Amino acid sequence: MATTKTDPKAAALSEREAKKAGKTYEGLSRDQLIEAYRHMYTSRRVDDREILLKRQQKIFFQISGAGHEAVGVAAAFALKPGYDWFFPYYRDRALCLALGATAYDMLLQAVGSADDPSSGGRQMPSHWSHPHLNIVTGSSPTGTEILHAVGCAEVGRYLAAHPHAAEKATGDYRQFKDVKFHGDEITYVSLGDGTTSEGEFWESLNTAANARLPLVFVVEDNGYAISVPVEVQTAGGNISRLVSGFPNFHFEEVDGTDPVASYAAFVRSVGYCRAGHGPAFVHAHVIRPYSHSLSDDERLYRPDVERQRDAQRDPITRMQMFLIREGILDEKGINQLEKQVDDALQADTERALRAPAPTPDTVTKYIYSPDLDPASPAFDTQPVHAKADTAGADGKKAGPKTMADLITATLRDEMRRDERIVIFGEDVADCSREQYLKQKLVKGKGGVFKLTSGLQCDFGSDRVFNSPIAEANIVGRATGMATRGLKPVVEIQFFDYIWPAMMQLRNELPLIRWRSYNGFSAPCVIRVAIGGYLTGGAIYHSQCGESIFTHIPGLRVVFPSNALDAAGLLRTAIRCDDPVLFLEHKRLYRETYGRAPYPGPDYMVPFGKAKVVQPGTDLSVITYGAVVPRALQAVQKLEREHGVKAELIDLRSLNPFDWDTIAASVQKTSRALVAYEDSLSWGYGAEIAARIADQMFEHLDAPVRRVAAMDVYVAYHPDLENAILPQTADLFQAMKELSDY
Ligand SMILES: Cc1ncc(C[n+]2csc(CCOP(=O)(O)OP(=O)(O)O)c2C)c(N)n1
Ligand SMILES: [Mg+2]
Repeated sequence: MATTKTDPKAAALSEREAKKAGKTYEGLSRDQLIEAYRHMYTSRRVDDREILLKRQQKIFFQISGAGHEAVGVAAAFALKPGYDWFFPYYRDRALCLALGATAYDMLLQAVGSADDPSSGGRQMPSHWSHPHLNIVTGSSPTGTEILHAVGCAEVGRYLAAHPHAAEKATGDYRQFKDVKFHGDEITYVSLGDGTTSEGEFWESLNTAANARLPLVFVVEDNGYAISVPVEVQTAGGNISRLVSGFPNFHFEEVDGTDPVASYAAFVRSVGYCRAGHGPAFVHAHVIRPYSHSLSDDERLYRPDVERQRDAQRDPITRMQMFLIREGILDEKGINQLEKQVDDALQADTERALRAPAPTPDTVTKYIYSPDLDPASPAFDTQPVHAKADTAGADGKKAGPKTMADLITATLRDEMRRDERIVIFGEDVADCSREQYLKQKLVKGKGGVFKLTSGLQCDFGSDRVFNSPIAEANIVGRATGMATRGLKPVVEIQFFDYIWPAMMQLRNELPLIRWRSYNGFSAPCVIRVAIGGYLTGGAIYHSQCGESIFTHIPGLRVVFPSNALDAAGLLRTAIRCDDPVLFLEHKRLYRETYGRAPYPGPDYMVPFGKAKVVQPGTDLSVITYGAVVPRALQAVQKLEREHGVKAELIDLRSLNPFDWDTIAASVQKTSRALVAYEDSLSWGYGAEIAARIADQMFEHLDAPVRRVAAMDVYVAYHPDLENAILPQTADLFQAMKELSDY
């Protein structure tokens, strides 16, 4: 048997190396560190490649993740892809790569290809969306995603308490909305230092702290928001100091250009969140070596000396030096790794440049659900009335009920039917201090208009609860929840106060499906008390403004005028697969006009189907909401006094709207009056009037008329309110003039 003599010096060396090979760095193995570098380097090289392509005019925009690579990879390594949930911002290229997105995916978005998995060529590069990795579609407005992340984090907890809610169901939106969750899942959300100035950031911290949500906030602080330095954005120049008073948080402040230190910070944060203690806040100091975007030249506002100082901390070169110093990779090994990445990237680039462009005929695809059309006959059902002497859905005796009663009854029946429904908003709970209810010390409130009264008592405080007075918080959280498959039916207390939620309502909720090319969707219901004729409502409790929302593609807007339609349309809104703005006229809540018995637990009115309230042959009156009963009085008076038969059409839903019924009526009568409560100019009726003028011109015997509010705010004194809002007499006069024309 041959023997070999061992050299004691060589043995000692290999033992040291073997020991070194097993060495970990805050728990990261040497192989993981090589992997981390591969992702970091890939990220930087994709940025470099995109910049080149932009200069060659082969792509149309570029924003880089340069300088943010280490913190991103560290976060991805500490969290679980496809298990935890991610709301990254545009600098998180390295995070997304480390979670499983590919460089090719990213290049497809840069060229705007139809094959771009994030958006089908609709979004700028670096707007990540990968359903299979739980990377949720992001947008460009700074900070809006943070509230979605809050809503997302709430879902895991809700479903853990209501596991049946996650089950598949057929016959409504649930058929197309699969739900997955893990009891110990975590949500990740990131933002820049400048974005901490947005109110929605603070709203998110507040709710996350209060509800102890398993949510990791990551502020990637590169010291600038475009050209504005951090000390101008943030009082005192350090966000960690400002947020340190929020309760229930675990805080970390770390050098985000160091992957090992960052990983350690994330491991501690993730441990805290997974254990259910509450949210974590990771403040990572990073650099931004490539200006804000390719549209920005930072030399205009940053001197060389400052930029050179940053360059010393570049995470790519730091990591290279670290790998060499620790003997994890030598120079040759690094070169080999980089060559592999570069070669693959070259092939990916060539492939992406050949990928098909999207075709213009696809632009309207996925504005709304491709699976469930709320205007379809499936949503057209007949009322089933309880006998007059039996109890209705609210437990009270059946018989004609107000719009308020039927909305409450519909909410109750739908909550019973669908455990995914949660209701929240300002004052909607019966009593947040539920011990008062349990001890029967109080009766409970249930909304300033009492429409959600009793629902918390019936369904529990995790299904019906109060929100802070923060309308963006309400809509943003609802969006996040709906994206995961819950069905939030939230309330905005007064239309007049919907504006803090406008960014969410214009740029987020209705766009989730379209911008992610159907990768995500957010069907939910926003109930809003709207309108005037209140006597004393004044400026800030009387506004309309529906046309601002019908102008938003992707958002359904309905506006019932009576109890039966309200019940039917609300049920359709809840069961459908699109986001719906459900406008409830305050004056109609308890009006005698339009009361009806409860139409049963399956009564639905399809969207986009108007109701002919009164048939007629001489002129068409097209309206909706609280103008319907006023117009009806005028129509009846016109027939009584002048024998003129006007046809009164209640649109009921404003987007979609029932053009066929309008067209058929105007074809018959040749005269059209469009009436609405909002101020006249640029109001909803302007669009209807324009379409009639455009498409029915040959059928008209008179100009299209409009009656609406004056172009002014609704004033307090009843004499002023009456003068400002359209009244029966105004409608009558316009109808008379039109029929005489
Ligand atoms: C609501 C909103 N306002 C303005 C912009 C334009 N904008 C895009 S990024 C940006 C600066 C963001 O800075 P920061 O949060 O520090 O992130 P960074 O880009 O530095 O990573 C601004 C002002 C925007 N996208 N959204
Ligand atoms: Mg910044």
